[in-house]
Amino acid sequence: MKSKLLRDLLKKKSHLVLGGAHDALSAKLIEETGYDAVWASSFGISAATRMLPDANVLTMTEMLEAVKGMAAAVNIPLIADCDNGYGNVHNVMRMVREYEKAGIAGVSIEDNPFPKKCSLYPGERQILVDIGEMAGRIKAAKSTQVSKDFFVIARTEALIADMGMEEALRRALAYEEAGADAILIHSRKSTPDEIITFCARWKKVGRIPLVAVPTKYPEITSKELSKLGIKIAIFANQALRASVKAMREVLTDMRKADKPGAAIPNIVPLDEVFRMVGQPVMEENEAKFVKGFKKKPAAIIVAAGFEQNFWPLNQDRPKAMLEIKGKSILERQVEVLRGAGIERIVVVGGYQGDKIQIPGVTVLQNKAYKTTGMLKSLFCAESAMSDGFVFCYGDVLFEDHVIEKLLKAKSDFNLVVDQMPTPNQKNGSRKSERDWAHIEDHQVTAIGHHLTSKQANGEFAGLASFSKHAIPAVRNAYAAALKKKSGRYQNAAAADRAQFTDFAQDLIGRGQKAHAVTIRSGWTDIHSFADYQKAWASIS
Ligand code: SPV
Ligand code: MG
Repeated sequence: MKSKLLRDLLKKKSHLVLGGAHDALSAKLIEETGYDAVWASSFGISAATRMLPDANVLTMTEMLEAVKGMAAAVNIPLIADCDNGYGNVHNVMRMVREYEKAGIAGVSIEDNPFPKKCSLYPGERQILVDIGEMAGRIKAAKSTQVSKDFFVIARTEALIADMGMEEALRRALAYEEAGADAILIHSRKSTPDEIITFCARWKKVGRIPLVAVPTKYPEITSKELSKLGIKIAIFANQALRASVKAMREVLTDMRKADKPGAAIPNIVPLDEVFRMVGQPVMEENEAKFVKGFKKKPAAIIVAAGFEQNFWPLNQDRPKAMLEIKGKSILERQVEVLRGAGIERIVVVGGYQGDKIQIPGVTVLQNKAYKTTGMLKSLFCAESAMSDGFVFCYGDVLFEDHVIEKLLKAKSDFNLVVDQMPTPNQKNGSRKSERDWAHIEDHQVTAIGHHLTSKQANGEFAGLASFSKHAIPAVRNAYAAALKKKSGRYQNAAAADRAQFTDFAQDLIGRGQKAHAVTIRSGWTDIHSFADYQKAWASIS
């Protein structure tokens, strides 16, 4: 119960500081920045939700609706500024029932008449309701609450109404007598003198704690107020005023520059808002509670490079967009991946990258494709890695059963390896282009062009998968590779020139187990023109 939490805080701490909120987002920020509780400000809610003055123009139910959203967004207690209780004792009683039911820790009721006007409006002097009427509101509130912990603050505007210190004290004592849990003593003087005097006098006669809203005397700290005898300090409307300034500046900047980019230096990243609204928790809940839920990995296809030996076929398109009997290599890959249930497919292009257009497929570009290797291209799609991913060369055609076998593999890192033919058996002429692999006890222990026929017993088919659990290691290894600015990286001249196999070898070296998903045929790589012709011939 939030009211119990509030009572515990009051017992435990010398004093509490409340931040004034106008909506759920500001309430959340108040919690995140370490305030003890939220003050749901009538001034703020009227301005932020309806752009109306703080003058009982909003109904109790409109206020309650706003307050409910705030209370639900935070774990700390919330005290609602309920103005004058929205009318006579009947209104007060209904209000207390509804607010308590909504999980609000406490309310503040002031001795203004209904309708009221904000205490801070210039030139306004409110004629307060008489002491008896206000005491009646407090008694009605206290008799309505269900939990003994529900906290009722009686707020006197006697100083605001220029009724003098004696009247303020008289009222405060009467409200204490009526059962209030605290007295809010409001002042609109630019120094805390009135408050200092009131506190000193209250110490002698009053028993319940005091509350202050230092909007007009803002230089005093909550600690200083606490020394005077103020148990709860409310910083009531500064968050609202900050948002006006921040929004106005950013909106003006964007309008002037005619683009949203002008706002970037002064706004939080999207991720910040995602986190605040609990998007990551939503994902976790989906995984926990949605029957049969299994987040499908994304597929990342790397098709960035330019290959001289395909000239002039690749004059106006990248190799992956070359057609084989009416469909491009890429389209054929996408078909097989989709058939295996992979919905999110990302292609990293480079050379003639703008020619890659396949409905529903995300295309990213490695702008530095001329000077960088496949590893760099792969990490252009880093944002697609988080839930695990299937990696695929852009020039490999594979059959359904190959991808199905890969998706069934249970390890965190899997490499598809063809065990037939071995380097000895295969045409030696293109040996240097092939990604040989050595398998031992179902694990790939070495991978890359450099392996000799004795060291290899299979060939990497250009397909791999990483589970969600492997992603931190993948990211760390890449970060480490980038840090090492110069010098060889596995078999590459430098990390930014590295191939996928260099990275796989690095991961293995770092202790990541690479499970071999073994196949015998079912794939074709298109390295040369001859391969391309062969593919034409073999596809029916
Ligand atoms: C509010 O925040 O709505 C208050 C405090 O009542 S003040 O505006 O300072 O009166
Ligand atoms: Mg108010």
